[in-house]
Amino acid sequence: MDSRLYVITGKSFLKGRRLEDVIREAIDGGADCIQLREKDISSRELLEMGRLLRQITKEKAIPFIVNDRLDIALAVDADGIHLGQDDMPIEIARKLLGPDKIIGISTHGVEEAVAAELAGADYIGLGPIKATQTKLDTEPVIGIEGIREVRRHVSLPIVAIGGVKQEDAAEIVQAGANGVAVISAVIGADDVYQASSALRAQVDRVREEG
Ligand code: 3NM
Repeated sequence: MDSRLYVITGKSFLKGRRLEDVIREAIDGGADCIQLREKDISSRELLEMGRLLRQITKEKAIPFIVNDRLDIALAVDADGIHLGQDDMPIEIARKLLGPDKIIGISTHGVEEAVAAELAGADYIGLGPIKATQTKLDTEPVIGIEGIREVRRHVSLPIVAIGGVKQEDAAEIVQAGANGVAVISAVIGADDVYQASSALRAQVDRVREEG
């Protein structure tokens, strides 16, 4: 699951725009993986959002991941699940989802990253790279050096998350991340297509340098 621009939903950043329009623009700009992540909504509403995003991502032929909620992931036939450190253990999720689904996990340093690899994760989220207002209970900021350190210890794909803006992307990938994961920088942008394509171009530039 080698994503270059992994875009995560955030209802509060929609500012009256329709989720499906914003996500389509993000994908057209270069997002190559979409994650449904909403904390304060009903299961019914989450299911509706999941169905919608499943349809769009299928049309666009990119992976669709559901945060935390294995029931929703199964119900909408998502491509995988993203787990937090306090969510269901990877081994249990793997048993329930089977060998073909993608399992990602949020990590915040070498120890968690190595444990994720041993447990059979398909990729890790790694962060927070910088301070973010989007998630209030984050672990301490790990910075660019944190990416370098984790890259030395794991071979799993890494998507770097937390406060990532366009101007950070190149440095993040140079430090060893495969790609970046964002909420506000894309979902909250005035011009979602432009924000997404600019971020993707930064990642592509470094990835193609080798
Ligand atoms: N997880 P933004 S930081 C969902 O550090 C999430 O694990 C984080 O939002 C972690 O791109 C974060 O707007 C929020 O900063 C990312």
